Amino acid sequence: MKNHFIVVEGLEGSGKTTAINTIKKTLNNIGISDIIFTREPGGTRLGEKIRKLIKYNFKNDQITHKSELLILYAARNQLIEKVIKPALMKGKWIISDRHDLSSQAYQIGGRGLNKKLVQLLRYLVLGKFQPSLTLYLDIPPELGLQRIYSRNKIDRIEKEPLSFFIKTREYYLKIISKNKNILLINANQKIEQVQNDINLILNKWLIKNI
Ligand code: T5A
Repeated sequence: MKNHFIVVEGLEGSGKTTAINTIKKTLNNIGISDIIFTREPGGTRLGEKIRKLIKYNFKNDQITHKSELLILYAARNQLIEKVIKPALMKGKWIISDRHDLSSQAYQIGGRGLNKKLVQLLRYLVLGKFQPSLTLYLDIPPELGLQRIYSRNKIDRIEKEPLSFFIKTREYYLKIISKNKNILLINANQKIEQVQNDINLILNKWLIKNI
């Protein structure tokens, strides 16, 4: 049986945590239990420190968009080299909460950084390495943010205006329309329906890919 690297993507509040649990159950049901769960930014000691920096340690006027981009890729490099590639070599499955697609959507789409700059950095850090499958949970940003705002702790990026998330979502959708390894899930439905959709789509994909 072939092992894979699966990524879950989406705006804040799109339900990535719930989706990851559903993926885990679907894989467990067909006997796959050797799974590593990770997240970006994060997943290593360095990455988790960077996660805190990115989310809580700055105000928006204290970090440039380029600095944000560079530290995100530092965290990604550490995770890929120290965790993901070695685990894949050992036959383990990986499920990641966010990966490189987030940088395309948030840093190019949301922040407006130069596409060529981000793609160059991506190439330098990742080369041709990419996930086998990405599930993108699509949600109107105002609904995702509503879910998030009911929490106590709001991070620096969650404080961005709605227009930032609208641009980010548009960029996600633009990339997805051109990439057959990214599958869209409608996250604007009852949790049970989203779980059903993920289960169905994933099982269909697994038949062809393991
Ligand atoms: N970032 C990250 C970049 O800018 N560039 C990058 O390259 C990378 C890697 C990371 C931040 O960094 C940015 C993006 C992010 O802003 P994060 O915490 O990983 O931060 O990302 P968030 O999206 O903020 O994570 P959240 O935990 O906030 O969102 P989730 O995981 O999508 O949402 P979840 O599952 O916790 O659900 C939120 C709430 O909604 C409910 C859940 O019960 C929960 O209360 N919910 C639903 N309610 C109704 N109906 C449904 N269908 C529901 N599904 C979930």
